[in-house]
Formats: sequence, C-alpha cells, structure tokens
Amino acid sequence: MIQHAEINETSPFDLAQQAAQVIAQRTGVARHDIALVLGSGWGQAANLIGEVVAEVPAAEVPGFHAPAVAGHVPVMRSIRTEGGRHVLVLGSRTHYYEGKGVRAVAHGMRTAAACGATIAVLTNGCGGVNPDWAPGQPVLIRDHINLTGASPLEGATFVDLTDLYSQRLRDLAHEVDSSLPEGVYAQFPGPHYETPAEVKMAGILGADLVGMSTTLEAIAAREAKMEVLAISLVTNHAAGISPTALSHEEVIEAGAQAGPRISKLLATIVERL
Ligand code: 8IG
Repeated sequence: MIQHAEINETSPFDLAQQAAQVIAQRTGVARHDIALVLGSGWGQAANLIGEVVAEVPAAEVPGFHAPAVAGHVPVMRSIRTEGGRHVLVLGSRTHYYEGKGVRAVAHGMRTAAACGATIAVLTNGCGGVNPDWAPGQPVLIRDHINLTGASPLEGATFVDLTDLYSQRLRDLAHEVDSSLPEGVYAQFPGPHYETPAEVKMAGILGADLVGMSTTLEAIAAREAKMEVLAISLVTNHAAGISPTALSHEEVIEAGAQAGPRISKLLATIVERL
C-alpha cells in the first residue's frame, strides 16, 4: 500500500540522517546518548535532568512538524546531564491520529538513532484501566498491545519484540523507585477516547493502560537497535472506570499536579541510564 506511493521519495532513514545533521549543527553536540520524548503531563519533567545546551524549534528540523496538541512544547532540547551524557529531548511527538502517516510518527526515534542515541525514554499521559491507579500515578510499561493496525516497519522487516521494553532499564527505574508499578499499554488509534465497552475489552485483552502513542515509536526504536524505557502517567481513569467523563483539561491538570514528582523521578532515572 503506502510503500508503493512512497517508493521514489526520500527514504525515512535518509530523512532521519538529514534531521540528525541539522540537530548536530544547531546544538553543537555531535552525538547524543539518550532520546527522551515528553508526552502529555510530562512537559516540565526534563527541567531537572541537566543543563540545557541548546534549543531548536522542532519545525526547523527536517521531517518534524509543529505539534497539534495544546500543552505540548514545540522545541527540541539538547541537555547535558551532570554525568556528561547528552540527552536529546523531544518536547512533542507526532501522533498517529494526526494522519501524517506512520513515517512521521517514527521519525523522532529514527532521528534520535541517527544522532547516536542508544537508549529511548518514551513518556506519555494515558488512561488507567486498573481502578487502583489514581490520576497522577506513574507506571512503567512492561509490554504493549498495538491496536492501531499499523506498523512503522515497511516491507519484510521482521523485528523481534519479545523484550521490547528493556528489563535492564526497568530494573534501573525500580532502583530509583521500587514502588513503581508495571503495566501493559494498549495504543488505540484515537483521537477520540474509548467507549466504556472498549476499555472493558482492553482490560480483558490484558491492558492496564490505554493511550494514543508510544507503541509505534517503541517499535521504530527497536528497529533502530535502541533500548526502550517507557513510562506512563495515568492522567485519568479510562472511560467507564470512574463515573465521571474525560476531558483534556483533566489531563493537563493531572500532569501539573504530578509534575514535581515525575520530574524528579525522570531526572533520577536518566542520570542512571
Ligand atoms: I492523557 O483515557 C490520555 N490519553 N486512548 N484514552 C486514550 N488516550 C488517552 C487517555 C485515555 N488519556
């Protein structure tokens, strides 16, 4: 399908190389070690990670688009940790529901890999299927269910996802906070939230969390041989789990409430990666 239409265009890997060149130029950092994607509610979380070396508007880097969601930050930042590691912080992501194609969704991870990153840290805001998790609860993603029906891989690219969410990195996160629960994240296509029946279905399928991002990026990161750590912030009970309706304002509010805790958590984890 898409492959034929795109066969004469720039390959996604060439585009990622071009983006990486611009990032190296604009930041003055030849190689980044870690990629960090900030999802809903995580906008402030990078502030404690280290010293901001450079900021580059995402729209000025090949293949990146201005973000579609209020509350997302349209800049890339190069941050140097106390330990001297270079973290490429992507302040926003392209979501599958934007309809720009799966290549656009995967571009951040491919660019990070082209920048030299060997570890990807993906964060998101999501709905909690597990009723015990109150809004504001951070959860490590242990595995995922990709309900988009899409893949960032093209052609006969068979990639093993048995250990997609690195046990080594989850162990490191647990050294920082042993109380962090783990869960299975189901990505729905969005942009609508689920119906209560869909949330019930996701729970029966084994999901603890429902969201609209992360799984396609994680697959692209794995294709690019990166180790993946993913952390969700439960910003709302998924539809039907609590009697109240969902709103984007609630999501922003939960992120703001949990901000200080998750900022510190993320910074401490990144320092150890
Ligand atoms: I934040 O309840 C956030 N993102 N699919 N469902 C889905 N995505 C979300 C939700 C949610 N909350």
